[in-house]
Amino acid sequence: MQTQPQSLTIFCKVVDNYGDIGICWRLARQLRQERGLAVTLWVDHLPSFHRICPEVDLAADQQQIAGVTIRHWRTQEGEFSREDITDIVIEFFGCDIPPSYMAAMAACHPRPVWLNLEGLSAEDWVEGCHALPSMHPRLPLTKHFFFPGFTNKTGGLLHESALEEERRRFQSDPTAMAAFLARLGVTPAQMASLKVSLFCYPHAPVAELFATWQDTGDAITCLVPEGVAVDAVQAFLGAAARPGATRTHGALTVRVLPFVAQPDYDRLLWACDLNFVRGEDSFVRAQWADKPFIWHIYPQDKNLHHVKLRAFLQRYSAGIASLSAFSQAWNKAGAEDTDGPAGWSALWTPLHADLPNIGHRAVDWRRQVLANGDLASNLLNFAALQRSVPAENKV
Ligand code: TRH
Repeated sequence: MQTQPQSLTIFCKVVDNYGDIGICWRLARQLRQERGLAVTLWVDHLPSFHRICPEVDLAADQQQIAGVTIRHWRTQEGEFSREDITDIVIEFFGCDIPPSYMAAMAACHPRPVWLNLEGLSAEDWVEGCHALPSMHPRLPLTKHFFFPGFTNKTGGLLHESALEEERRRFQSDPTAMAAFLARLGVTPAQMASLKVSLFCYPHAPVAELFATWQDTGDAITCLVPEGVAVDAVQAFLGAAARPGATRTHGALTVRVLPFVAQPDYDRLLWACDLNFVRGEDSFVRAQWADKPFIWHIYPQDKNLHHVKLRAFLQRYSAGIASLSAFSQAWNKAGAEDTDGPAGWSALWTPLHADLPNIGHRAVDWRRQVLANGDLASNLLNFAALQRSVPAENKV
């Protein structure tokens, strides 16, 4: 029996922002390009997709990009048959697959491997829930929960096989790095300063941090993609936060960048000395940059995200107190008084001094996490295993 999956479908509902489609698009591309699978990606919101992948045609019901078939998921009412069903079907984050598609899945022999690709968390319970089965209440179908994660009892993290080599080549070529930054409008003087990329949610205490950076001794250039921290950036600039806008006050220069396509966002992370990232996908990409980063976690009710943040810091911060303290304060999860610039200065000064240490930790962490294998490979191995189990033995 053929167990290696040849085809895969991902259903992605864009809840908010770009992370959901960012993750699904990355996975789709990797499985197509590295593993040769026939991949179909259903996505309900093309404008979000367009933001991270400018090739997306907003008017097309179906289009082909990088070898992946993209379908605009407009409704739950579509009609599907067995021919539409692929070897693996992924619902991202528990989104509801159209009923007719589910019925066609149930009519297939063998049935597809059906996975719910979950959100990322460093909490311990993830290991116990990864790969758990769940039977459909009516149809003869079983889905498995597939959790990304940081340990070998989880699905791992998305990481393309050529990424290390690309990053290494880029970071060891100052001319390439300078040309990249120049293309984004960064001047030679700004390149020589401490370069910080800033991607966060609107409630981050950006104005307070800017006030602190302005008064530090060392020159800092903060590169902010368009649409991020708009209020604080506009207040600093005294003008609209359009790409290209830049202004210096004291030691701090803020420059607004265009929102770039995903591969260029990686290069931005590789080129900066410190990265502020958010959500899930940019958070993971920062972990492949070998650079210090600060995570702004997506907020949840009852401050559940604080628990997630601490679970990550416990694994990651390796006793570097400044990293833990700053990260918690950035997410309003800390005990420190960060109401004014004095509080931020007390957090920034030790963090700044520890940046070389944190950079070394970043390298160790990357190696440690990648030893668990990458998410796309782990997912295919899991699917192949499921396909090799005779139907009568399946849960
Ligand atoms: O957009 P996000 O806030 O996404 C979040 C998370 O996925 C979170 O888990 C989810 O629950 C929430 O949305 C609703 O942040 P994230 O995950 O970092 O995704 C941003 C994407 O945008 C990522 O793929 C990187 C990409 N990006 C670019 O391509 N170019 C850019 O210039 C920037 C700043 C980001």
